[in-house]
Amino acid sequence: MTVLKLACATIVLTVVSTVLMLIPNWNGPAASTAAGPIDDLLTVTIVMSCFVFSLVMVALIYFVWRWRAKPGDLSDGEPIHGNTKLEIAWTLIPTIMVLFLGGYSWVVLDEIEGKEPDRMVVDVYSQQFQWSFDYREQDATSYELHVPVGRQVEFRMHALDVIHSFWVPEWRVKKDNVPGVTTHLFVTPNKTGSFQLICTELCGAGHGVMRAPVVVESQAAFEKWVRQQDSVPDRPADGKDV
Ligand SMILES: [Cu+2]
Repeated sequence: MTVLKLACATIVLTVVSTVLMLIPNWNGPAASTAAGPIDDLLTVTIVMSCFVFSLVMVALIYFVWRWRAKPGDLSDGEPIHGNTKLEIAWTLIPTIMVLFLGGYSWVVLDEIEGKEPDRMVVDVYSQQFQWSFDYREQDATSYELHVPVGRQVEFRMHALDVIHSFWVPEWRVKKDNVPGVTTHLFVTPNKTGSFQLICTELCGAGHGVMRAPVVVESQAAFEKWVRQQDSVPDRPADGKDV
């Protein structure tokens, strides 16, 4: 009976904590095709975390109350030898949960990194404390990132000094730029508008201001903009692809 009551309390607390945790829009507005699958993954992770949180809290509070020491009782607790069933359960359940989340994340990553044949390639250069973008195909360079809406972009990312990290919150995806190698990030922006590229790897004193404007626009507006930019400058040789 007690077990049933504890199970009910765990379910109730799971529901309450899940509802509370899902009220905030953690990731903010969405503007890429990757946002949906990533937000769903976050929701599933929140539900599973709330279940674990509730299980631990209910057990902890019940045990503290049920086996509290009586006033004046200074004796040692009874020695406990272990419980095989319990140990199997608390090893197996977290293992299944972690493997499930790992597999699910893999599927999502595979889905959002699928390469489209007509993707546009943009070379991203990061240095303390500035971003610049080369459009080699169009022979253009800029400190602003402009991309057409609805077309996949492959960012080939280079770091000229220390590690930086490329993140546009509305696109969700994020990847490090690492000196000596070229990393790749894929995204399909599906909403026009102005956004901000943020460096999310502590890269020095100016890290907090290392941002760049991002404009997602129609193909025509992009073509007009790109024609007005300077030619691609000389750059250090690309690092090995990773
Ligand atoms: Cu930084």
